[in-house]
Order: sequence, then structure tokens, then C-alpha cells
Amino acid sequence: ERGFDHTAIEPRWQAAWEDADVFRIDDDAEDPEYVLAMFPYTSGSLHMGHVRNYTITDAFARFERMRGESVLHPMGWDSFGLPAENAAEERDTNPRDWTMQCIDSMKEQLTEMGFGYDWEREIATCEPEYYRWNQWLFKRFREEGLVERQGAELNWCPSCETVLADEQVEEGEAPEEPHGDGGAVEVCWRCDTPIEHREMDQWFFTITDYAEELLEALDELDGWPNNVREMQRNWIGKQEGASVAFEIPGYGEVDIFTTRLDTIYGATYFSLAPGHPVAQEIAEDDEDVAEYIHEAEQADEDDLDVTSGVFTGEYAVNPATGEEIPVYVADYVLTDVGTGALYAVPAHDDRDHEFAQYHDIDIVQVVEPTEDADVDPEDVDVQEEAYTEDGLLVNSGEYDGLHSEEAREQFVEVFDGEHRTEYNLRDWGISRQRYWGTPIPMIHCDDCGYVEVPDEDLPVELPEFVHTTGNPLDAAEEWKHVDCPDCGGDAVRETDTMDTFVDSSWYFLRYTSPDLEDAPFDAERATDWMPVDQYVGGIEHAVMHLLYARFFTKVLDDTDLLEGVREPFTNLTNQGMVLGEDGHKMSKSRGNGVSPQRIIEEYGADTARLFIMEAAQPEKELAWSAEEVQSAHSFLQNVYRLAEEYAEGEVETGDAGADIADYVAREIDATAARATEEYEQFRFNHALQAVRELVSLLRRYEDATTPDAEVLERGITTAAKLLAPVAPHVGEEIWDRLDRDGLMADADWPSAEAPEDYAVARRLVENTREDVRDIVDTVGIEDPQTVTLAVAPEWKHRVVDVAREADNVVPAVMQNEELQRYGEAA
Ligand code: ANZ
Ligand code: ZN
Repeated sequence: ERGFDHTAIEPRWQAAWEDADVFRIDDDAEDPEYVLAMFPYTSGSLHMGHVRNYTITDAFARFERMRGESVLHPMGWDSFGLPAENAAEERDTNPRDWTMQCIDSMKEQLTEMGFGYDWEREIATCEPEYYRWNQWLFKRFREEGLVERQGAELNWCPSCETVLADEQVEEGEAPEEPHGDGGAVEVCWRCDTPIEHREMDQWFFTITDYAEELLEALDELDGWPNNVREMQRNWIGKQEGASVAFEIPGYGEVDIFTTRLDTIYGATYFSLAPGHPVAQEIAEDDEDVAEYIHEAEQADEDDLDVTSGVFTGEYAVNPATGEEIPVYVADYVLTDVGTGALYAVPAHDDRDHEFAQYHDIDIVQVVEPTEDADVDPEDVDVQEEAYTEDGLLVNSGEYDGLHSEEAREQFVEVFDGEHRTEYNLRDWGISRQRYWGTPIPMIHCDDCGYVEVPDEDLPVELPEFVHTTGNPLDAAEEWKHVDCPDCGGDAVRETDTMDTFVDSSWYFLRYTSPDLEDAPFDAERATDWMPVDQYVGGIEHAVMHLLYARFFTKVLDDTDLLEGVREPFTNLTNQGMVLGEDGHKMSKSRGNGVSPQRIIEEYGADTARLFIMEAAQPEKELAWSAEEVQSAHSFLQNVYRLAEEYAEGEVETGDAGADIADYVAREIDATAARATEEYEQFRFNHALQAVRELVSLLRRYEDATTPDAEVLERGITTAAKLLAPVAPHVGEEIWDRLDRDGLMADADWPSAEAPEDYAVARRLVENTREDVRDIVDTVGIEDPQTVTLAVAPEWKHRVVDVAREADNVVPAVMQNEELQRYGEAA
């Protein structure tokens, strides 16, 4: 039986790596390469998305390690969250036991995939040793004035009398109208009662204090994909505008926020958010308004009806025209945006236009397109549709003809306003009415109000889990009732727990000192080891996790827990989706999933890893293909057998002529150089393509001649090493076959010194991809070998094409065996 048996070699090398502590990194390592994958949520088993994510970081970490870098490549568990509570309910166990089981089985899977982590640095966010620092940091943030208690809208089940997390709200049918219009309502997952929305006080981190810095620093994050930076920019949503006061007789001056002060002459009505103090004041004497506000509070913010609103009977004075315009209370005006009040210009704003048409309000045009605009002023009919572009002012008194931009500038003074910048970014509400999370370290005392749990009493540990309808922490009477730390009187613990995004906002720091008992992390080491050099994870975290982690890092730096670390992740890669063989995202419901376990059993981890890395660049979608999996497996067997046959003395070696040996030697160096460069750029598939080419050359070398032993052996070890970050078990097996000392994981990366002419040619390819002819001319077609070395496979056809066109060089090119193949194929 030739070839390797993956079921035998994979566990063997996994054990060997562990015995030799290959992936351990010392605390005193200086500024290691920090390679990190987003840690998994403890769902119970790895899916292909995980496997892809971790294969990328593992390959890169192994590559850097073989290059002689010290590498920090840790792993941990994002292990708090509602699904564990649900699983515990379903299985009649508790979230802790369930989570620990999940961790055990996921860890086993990671090991079977051959991923090399420093397990000494393993962390689990559900351990008191970890979450106590969430509590400690919450207190430090509070000292910095970054924690506030504010009202927030929550889902409330009137039947269970409990707050529901968003995930606990389902679409259902209102029970009292079974033959209703079929419209879906939101219902409680447990009892199907339609839910209500209630305003309740919650704990917030005031991330908005950092809005400007979080926005500005994005410009310098050039190791991040542009789309993620753009998503963060939009999320932060900076708007530069102005605030101006409008008089509402009987209620005084009300400030509005606008980004279109140039349109003020066109304001034909005025709108207040339901939560605006003046709206509330009006409601005191106006039943219709009171009822509207009440309904608006019940409604779900997410499905806004732009036309919804109620006339208050009051009028505001437009300071530009002196005219009185009707005041509405309208749902589309958000209480916590700007000032919660706006003047509306139906002619130039889409929402205002829809509202005005519905409520039959005047539409007055005050801006028309400039001469060089795409639209003809004649073609603009604001009665039909709002014109939302800038332009020249009309119907604006003495300011007619002024450009919008100038008008915005001038009007701030004219109408006694103020420049004002607004952000879409909201403060981060961290309260969750759930059990399986970090208890918020606060105690409520009727006399003293909210009092912090003293540092020496941290962690506030979770009590035993009980099965109950609401939040188990509310039912934990013994745990809940404590003495007030200030006055010693009867007091009650906060029963909300923290959003699990708090856990993931700083876990990358904990890896630097996972067992530290008197601080969340060692400030000096964290400062030295941070930022993460390569961070890899899903695009679904583009905004929340990645923004929160940036926020935490900045706060920690400002509070001197870090020194001069303003950003957590220097380079970010979002791996693309894994699709099933049918081209759809792998999912349980479609039944098109491929389980990592099955692939490991059938073909081995190396095959799975190789397939994943060859099939697409990390950012691209990857479609599963049984055929390509098979091809990856055959390739690995082929490389292995090449080594095996050589090691067993089955290859007759000798002196086949210096020319050919020289050529092969140059190809070996060139491949190492090219693969190295591709690894550095995260273009693993190109690196692997180069290795495949080398292996086929070595096969031809061996078949067609009596190869030089030294060159052949160097070729085999080079190919195996270049493959090792992706297929580490096979790498070790070959290393062993060749009787080398130690482990390949510890071996040196092949020298990336390419032959000089190769390097020149390579640069040329990079610089002149567009013009193969230039390459051919410049490197000199008399030396077709250099051309071969220089050009990526996809270009070799073009080299041949160019050579054909310039027929004087055809014979020269065709002397080159490699190019001949491309010539024949063409
Ligand atoms: C008058 C105006 C005229 C506006 C016009 C726009 C166009 P964007 O559009 O994203 O830049 N606004 C102000 N406060 C608001 C609130 N609390 N809730 C909802 N909308 C509010 O956002 C800025 C615009 O949103 C502001 O400029 C304001 O309407 C509206 F032709 O003022 B504008
Ligand atoms: Zn007290």
C-alpha cells in the first residue's frame, strides 16, 4: 500500500506538535506577529465557515513561524449568550454544562483540523476569571463618565410579564383576529401573545463621545477592506448642519436640526418627535395628540410609516418668511436624533413630500437646478416629486440666485443659528434581560440609588440557573438581595447582564496574559504585542464587533491601560461565504451543508484545508466541489509518493547534465520566491498553484532523466515546506520520510532568494501586467526560461501568443519545454 493514511498520520502529528509545544509563545517574546481569528460562539460544532476562517489564520501563522517569527496565535470561546439558555431549556440541563460540552467538542474538532494554537492562552468568556474583568472595566468606564443610564425601547410580553430579547420575538398572528388581514404581528416566542414596546432604563456606554475619532481614524486603517470602512462610516453617519430656533407661540423657542438650511424659505410645516418635551406638553391638553404619542410609543421603530402624524393645532413661525406653519407630531421624527424637531420642506425632501401629500400641506419650491446640472429646471415639478439636489435659490426673497452651498453658510448667521454636527451613531445599550451573561456590577438601594459593587467583591458570579418564565436572575432571591455597600440597608442587585459584545470587545487583549489575577491584562505586554497584525473573520461583524473593539481600545488607551495603542487590528480580512455544491450558502434548511467531520474522516484535514485554500482567495465566495476535494487529495498523495519513492531509493539518480539540473534548481528557487510573496499577500491559491507547478516539474525531471539527487531532494523538501502551512500533516510525514531532524513546523522556510533575473522579471510582471509584449521584449526572448519563471500560469498563454505574433521569436520560445505545453494547449 503506497501513499499515506490520513487516519494514522494526522493524530500522530497533532500529538507530536503538542508534545513539542510548537505553538506555545513565551510571555517575554518581543512584539510577536499576532495572528487572530474571530473566536467562535460555542454553538456545539464547527461549520465550514469556521473551518475556512481558521484554516486561513492557521496557514498564515504557520508560514510566519517557519519564517522565524515568534507568532501569537490563540483561541478562545465566545461562550455567553441566549442560545445556551434555550439549549438548556430544551435539554433540561443548564447553560454552563451545555456550554462546557460545546467547548469540549469544538476544541476536539479544532485539534482534528490540525490548527496550531497556544492552548495555554485559551479563554472562555463565561468563566468568572474572564467576566470579572468585564465588570471591572464597566466600573472604570463609569469613572471616566462613559456609562449612563438612559431610557430605551424594549420588547415586553404582557402575559409573561417579562422583557424579551429581539431573538425572542417572533412573527405571528394576532390571536383576537384570526381572520384579520393576514398582517404579521410580533409575538412572544413562548406564549404567542403580541408583544408591546416599553421604554425602560438601561445601561449605556457612551460610544458617541468617540464618534469623531472612530470616524476619522478609519482613513488611516488601510489594512482594512474599503467596504468595511465604508460601512463603519455610514454607521457613524456624520452630518454637518445647523440648528436654528423656531418660535411656537405659547410654547417658546424650539431648536431644529437641519442639513439643508438653504431650503428654509420652503418650510411649510413643522414636526416634533413624539418624545419631544413640547409634544408632551401639547399632549397634556390635547387628547388626540396624547393618543397619537401613546400609539407611537407602542409601535416598532423598525417599520416606520412616513405619513403617520397628527396636527397639534399649533403653529410655528418660520423666521425666514414670517409665516405661520402648522405643527405636527410625527413618528418619522426621531426623539434622540438632532434636537427631535425639524422644519419640513416637502419640495426638497422625499419623506416630507410624502407626508405633505398625505396631509394636504403646501409644497413650495425654493431650489432649482443650476445651468450645468443634469436636469433642466423646466423638468422639475416639485408637486410631483421632491428635488433633493443642491442648486440655485428661488422664492427665497433677497437670496434668490444664491447657490445652496453659500446659502447654508450665510443663513447660519442670518437666522441666528449655530453650526452643528450630528452623528447617526447611538450610544451602546448593554443591558440584556437574560441569565447567561456578565452580571452588571451595580446594586440598587432605595436610599442611595445605584451603587457600584466594590472591586474587592468582584466578580459578581452568576447564581445557579433555574428554569423560569422570566429572567432567572430576577427569580434568584437569595442572590438578588444584598446589603447596600454604602449605607448597609436592604438593596437589590441589578439583574440585567451585559451584551455579549462587551466580552468580545477586549478578548484579544486577554490573550496576552490570560491568567492574570489582578488586572484584565498586562498593560506592558499588551502594549508591546498589540495591535493584532492579521485579523480574520466574517463580514457580519463589519459594524458592531469591529466598532466596539475599536471603541474599547481607544478608551483603554485613554485610561492608560494601554500605551499608544489606538487601533486593535492593523490588517483585517473578511473571508467569503462557503457555498454548497448547488451554489447556495451552506445551511441546515437547504440541506446542502458538508460537515467538517465527514471530510476529515473521509479525506483528512489536510485535504479539506488544501481544497479550501486552493478553491478561492480568502475574500471570495467558495463553492464546495467534491471533485476538487478529490483532486486536492490526489495531489497530496502525489507529493507524498514523490518523497516516498525517493526516500525508498526507488528513483535512480545520477548526473543528467548540468543544464537541466540548473534549470530545475532555478525553478525551485523561483517557486519559493513566488510562493513566499503570495503567502505574504494572502493569495494562498496562487502560492499553491506555484507548488503544483513545481511538483509537476519534479515529476517530469524524475521521469525523463536520471535526476541529480541533491537537486531532486531539495525540490521535494521545498515543495513540502511551501505546502506545509496548508497541509501540515503531510508536510511532517514527508519530513520524517526524508529523515530530517525535528519537526517541519519548526523548520526554516525555504530561502526566498530568487535568481536575479527572475526578480527583475517578476517586478516587470507586477508593473506591466497589461502588456506582456513589454515583458517579452525587456527580459529578452532569447532567454525564454526567464520568461517562464517570471510569468504566472495565466500569462503564459499570452506570452506564447505574443511570441507567435512576432514570428521571429517563435522558435526561441518554443525551445522552452514549459512554454511549449502552453503553445500546444493554445
Ligand atoms: C430641513 C430639510 C430640508 C432637511 C430638506 C432635509 C432636506 P439627512 O437627510 O440624513 O442628512 N431631521 C432632523 N432631525 C431629525 C429627527 N430627529 N428625526 C428625523 N429626521 C430629522 O438628515 C438630516 C435631515 O433629517 C435634516 O435636514 C432634517 O430634515 C431631518 F430639503 O431639515 B432636514
Ligand atoms: Zn444605600
